[in-house]
Amino acid sequence: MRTSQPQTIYLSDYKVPAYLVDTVDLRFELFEDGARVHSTLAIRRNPDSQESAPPLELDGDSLVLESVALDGTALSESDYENRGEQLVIRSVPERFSLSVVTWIEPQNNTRLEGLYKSSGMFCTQCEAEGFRCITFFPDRPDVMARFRTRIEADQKAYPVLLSNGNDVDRGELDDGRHFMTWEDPFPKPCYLFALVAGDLVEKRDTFTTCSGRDIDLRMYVEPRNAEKCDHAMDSLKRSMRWDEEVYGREYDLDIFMIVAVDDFNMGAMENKGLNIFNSSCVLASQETATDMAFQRIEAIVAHEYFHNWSGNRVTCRDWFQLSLKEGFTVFRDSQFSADMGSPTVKRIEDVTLLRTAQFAEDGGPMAHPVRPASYMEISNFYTLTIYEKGAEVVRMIHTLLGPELFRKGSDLYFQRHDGQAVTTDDFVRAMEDASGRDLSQFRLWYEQAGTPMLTVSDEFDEGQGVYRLTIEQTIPDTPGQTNKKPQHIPFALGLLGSDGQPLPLRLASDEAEAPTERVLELTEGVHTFEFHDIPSEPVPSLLRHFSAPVRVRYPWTREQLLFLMNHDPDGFNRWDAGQRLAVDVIQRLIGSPDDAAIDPRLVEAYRKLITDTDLDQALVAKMLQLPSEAYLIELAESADVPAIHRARERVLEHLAEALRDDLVACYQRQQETGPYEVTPAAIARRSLRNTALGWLLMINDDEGRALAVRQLNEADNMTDRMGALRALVNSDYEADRRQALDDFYDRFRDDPQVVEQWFSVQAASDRAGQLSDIEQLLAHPAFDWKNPNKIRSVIGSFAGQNLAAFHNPDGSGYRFLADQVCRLDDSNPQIAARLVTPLTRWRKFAPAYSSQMQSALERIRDKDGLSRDVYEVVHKSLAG
Ligand code: B3K
Ligand code: ZN
Repeated sequence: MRTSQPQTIYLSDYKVPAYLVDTVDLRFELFEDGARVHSTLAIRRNPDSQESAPPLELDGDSLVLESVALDGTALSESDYENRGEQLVIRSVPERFSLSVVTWIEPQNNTRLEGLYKSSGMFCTQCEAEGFRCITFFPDRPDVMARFRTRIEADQKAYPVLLSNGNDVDRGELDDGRHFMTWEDPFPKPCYLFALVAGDLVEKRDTFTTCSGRDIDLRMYVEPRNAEKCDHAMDSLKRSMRWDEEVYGREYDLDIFMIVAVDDFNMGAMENKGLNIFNSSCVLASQETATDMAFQRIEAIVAHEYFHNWSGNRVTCRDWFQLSLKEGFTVFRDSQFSADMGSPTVKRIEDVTLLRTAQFAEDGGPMAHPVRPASYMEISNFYTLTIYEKGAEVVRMIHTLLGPELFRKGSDLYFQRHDGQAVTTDDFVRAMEDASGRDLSQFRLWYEQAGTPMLTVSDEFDEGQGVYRLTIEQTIPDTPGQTNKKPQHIPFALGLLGSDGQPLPLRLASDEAEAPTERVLELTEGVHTFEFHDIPSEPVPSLLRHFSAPVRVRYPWTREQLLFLMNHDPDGFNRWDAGQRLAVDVIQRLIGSPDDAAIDPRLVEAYRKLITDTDLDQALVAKMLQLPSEAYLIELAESADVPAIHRARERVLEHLAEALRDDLVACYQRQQETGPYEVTPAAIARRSLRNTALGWLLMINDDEGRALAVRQLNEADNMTDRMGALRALVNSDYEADRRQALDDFYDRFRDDPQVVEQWFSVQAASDRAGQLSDIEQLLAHPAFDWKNPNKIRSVIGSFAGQNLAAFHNPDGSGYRFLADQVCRLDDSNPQIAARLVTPLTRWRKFAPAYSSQMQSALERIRDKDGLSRDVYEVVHKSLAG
C-alpha cells in the first residue's frame, strides 16, 4: 500500500544497474498460513556503471524480513536499512553472495501480484513489478539472472509443483511434504519468474521442432477442466510451427507448460517455459466457448508463445520500452491469426478495436507515446497504445520494407540482441541496418502521442487526364506535447474507374507498367500526388488495409461509398466504406424527430449483403455489423449517448423491418449441416444467422422469437446458444428473457467461464442491465469480488458496453462506478484503475454528462489511502 505521494519516473533518468545478479537460488516453503522464501543471490558490481562504491538497493513490497546474510555471515539490523519498499546495504564487496529470508502471505494477497492463491492453488504474477512482493531483488528488466527454484509443499494438497525451466530434482520430506527443483538455463529478468503449486491434472503432447528436437508440451488445469484443453494445445502447436516458418524461431527449452488459473488480473503471462493463463483465455469446448472465445484463445496462446523470442530471449531494458515486446508480439500474433483464418476479417477486427478504443485513449487525458517518457505506476501503461498502436507501428515498418527485408531485419534483431535487454530504438536500428532504409523520421511514431489526422482533397483535370490528390497531416496536441512534427506515414491507395475497375497508378506520364495499388510515403505537412492517364473522374480508395493508424477526412459522397462497397478490390475498404455510410446515416438522425427519413440506399445496400450469396460470407458477416455506439461516441464532438443510442437503434429497427423476409430467409439458409468447426466459413455462417436473429427480435417479430427459443434449446454449441440468449435478452419479450436467463444459469452454474458470459450478456444489455439489475447481479451468489473476471463481466460490461444505461442523464451510472472503484481500490488496485477508464473520457461528452463524470472522478480522488494506480489515472484525468 502507498505510504507517500506517488512519484513520477522518467525515461531520461535511466541509469544502468549498479549491481548485476548472475544466479538466483530460491527455496519456497509453502504453508496454509504463509510462505517462507529463502533467496541466495550471486551479485557483482556492474562494470558499465559509473558510480563508485554505490549502496546495494533491493526492491521489496509487503515483505516481512526474517534474516539477511552476506557471504554466509548474518547481518545485524545496523548493517542494512529496511525502508519497507527497499532494502539498502551501504557497503558491499565487488562480488558477493547475499542470502535473504522473507515471509509472505499468499493466502491474503488480493492484489494478485507476486505469489497468491487462486482456487486453492499457489501461483504467481510478476510482470511488471510483482517479484518484489516475493523477495528483495533489483526488480528491473535489465537485471537478468539464471534461476534455480526449489518448491516445498504438502504432497496431498499440492502434488504438482512447477517453475521455469527443467525439473532437475524431486523428493519426499517429513510431515507428508515433498519438493521439486527447477532450473532455468536461460538468464532472465525476474518479471519472467513463475511458480505454481496445486492439485492439477496434466495434459501432455509433443512437438518436434524444425531441427528435430522433441518438446514436451504440458497443460495443467483443475480436474473439472480436463476436457477443455484440446483447442489451446492445438493452437500452441500451430504457433510453434508458424514461428519457425515465418520468423525462423525455434523453441529453446525441452518443456513448455501452460497453467490455467481462475483469478488473474489480465489474459495471460509469458513466464519462461511456464505460461500462466486466465482460465477464460485458455479453456474451451464447443458447449461452453463461443467462436470469438476460440479465436481469442488461439491468438493469446500464440501471443504468449511468441514472447519466448520477442520478450524473453530479447527483453526490455526498462518499462518505457514495453512496446518493444508488446507491440512486436501483437503484430506477430495478428499475422498468425490472419494466416490461420481470414486476413480481411482479422484486419477489420484489429482496426475496429484500434479506432474505437485506442483512438479514444490517444485523444484523452492518459494519451502517451508508444514509448512513454514518464509514468507513476507502470501497470497503468499496459495500454491499447503500447499494444495495438505499437503493433501498428511495427506493421508500418513491415509495409515500408516489404516482407523480405522485414524478415532480414527481425533476424538481425534476434541475432544481435539475443540474451540482452534492449530498447525500441535498437529494434528500429536493426530494421534500418538490414534494409538500408533511413527510419529516423519514422521514429517519431514512438515519441509523439496522438492520432494523426489526414485531410485529403482531390481534383480531376479532364483535359490532361490528371488526377491530383493532396494530403495534409496534422497531429493533435496531447498532454505535455504540442507543435508536433510531421510523421512518416505509409499511405496505401488505389483508384477505381467508373466501371468499377482498378486504374493503373502512373505517377509519371511515361510510366509504362504501373501497379493498381501503391504505398505513398508521406513525410511532410502537405503532399500533392499526380496520377496520369486517368480517363474519367475516379473514385479514390484511401488508406487501404488501414496502412497507418490515422484518421482520414475526405468529403465522400454516399454514391462514392456505395460504389466502394460494391467494387473496391480491398475487402477492408469495402467494409470501411459500409461503415462510413452507416455512420453518416446514423449521425444525421441523432437528435432528429422519430419519423425522419432513413436513406433507402442504405437499406438496398444491406439487402444486397444479406441476399447475394456470391459475396465473401465472412466479410458480409462483418459488414452487417453497424458501427458500435462506442465508435459513434469516438467520432462525436460532444456526445449525447442516449441520443446516439436511439439513433442507432432506429436505423437497426428500420433495416430489420424493411429486410424482415430476407432476414428470415438468411437465417434458414445458414442452418448448420455438418459437425461444429471453427473455420472462417462456419464462423461466418453462425454470425450471419445470429445477426439475423438479433435483428428480428429488435422488431418483436414472433417468428424470430420462436426461432430464438428453439435455437436456445437445441444449440449444440455456445455461439448459437449465446446468440439466441443475447437476442432474447435484448428483446422486449420479457417473460422469455427471464426464462432464458434462468434456464441458462441452471444448465451452466458450475462453469465459471460460462457464468461470466451470463453476467456479461445481462450487464451489457440496455433491457436487462439497468442499474438496479446490475446491483442484483453484484449480490448474486456467483459474483465474487476477488475474481477479476466476475468484476469485468458485470461492472466492466455495464460501464464499457451498456452505454445508454451507464450514461443515464441522472448521473447514477457514474456514481455507481465511482463507488465500485473505491471499493476495489483497497483489494485490487490494478483492476480498480482499469475500471476508471470510461470516466476518464469525460471531455468527450455533452456538458450535462461531463460535469457529472468529473464529480465522480473527484469522489474517487478524495478517497483515503488511494492506491498509486488509481491516483495516477484520476489525477491525470482531472488535470488541465
Ligand atoms: N506481458 C503480460 C502482461 C503483463 C501485465 C502486467 N500488469 C501479458 C502479455 O502481454 O502477453
Ligand atoms: Zn504480450
